[in-house]
Amino acid sequence: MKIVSAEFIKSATRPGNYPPNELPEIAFAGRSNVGKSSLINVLVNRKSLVRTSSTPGRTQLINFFNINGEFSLVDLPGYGFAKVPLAVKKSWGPMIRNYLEIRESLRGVIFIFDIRRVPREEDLRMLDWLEEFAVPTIPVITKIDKIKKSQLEKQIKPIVAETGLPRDAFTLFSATTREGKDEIWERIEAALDVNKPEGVTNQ
Ligand SMILES: Nc1nc2c(ncn2[C@@H]2O[C@H](COP(=O)(O)OP(=O)(O)O)[C@@H](O)[C@H]2O)c(=O)[nH]1
Ligand SMILES: [Mg+2]
Repeated sequence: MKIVSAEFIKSATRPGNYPPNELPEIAFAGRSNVGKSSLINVLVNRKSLVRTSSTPGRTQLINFFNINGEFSLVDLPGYGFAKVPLAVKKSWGPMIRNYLEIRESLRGVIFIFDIRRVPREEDLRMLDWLEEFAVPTIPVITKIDKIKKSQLEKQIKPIVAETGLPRDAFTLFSATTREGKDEIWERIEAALDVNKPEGVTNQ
């Protein structure tokens, strides 16, 4: 994917504030600090289009970005960080569920797991919603640079077991080495393409 432009559109919490449903959209989901923002920045070759943080739980908004004037990438709020206020924790579920349910332009979700962590309740709830609303899901395991190559498959096993997704469904990624970037773009392009409205071609 050649990135000509990558621009922040806006932040929103409720549907009334989403940007119009004009462009096909791919969203990024996962727990706080999993590396969502870093992954988006690597994909679009920008150091800090999306703010990354070593203080997790800060971004509790849905952030929309316009890429090449052709499609949108959406950074969803992370979940599972213990130190956010209870009110914020409670608003996370409905905010994301609503988005997945009503966003007509949504073509797929990149669902991100940390190679060092076993998926937890919130991850599985997220998976249930993706299934419930039939959102095409692209599972990615990130931070693979943190693990020795010889230990990778051993670390992947519990993620496969807990999610019930096949091993082959996962793309491995590192924001540090950029490994996996091309494969993720291929999968995004396929998701944007396959779900194109009838009559629209690439010409
Ligand atoms: N080593 C390593 N660190 C990463 C990777 N991806 C993200 N990080 C670090 O993990 C922390 C959280 O990343 P961020 O992208 O802000 O996570 P988010 O909360 O999911 O958006 C930051 O300190 C990043 O530098 C990766 O692939 N490898
Ligand atoms: Mg983030």
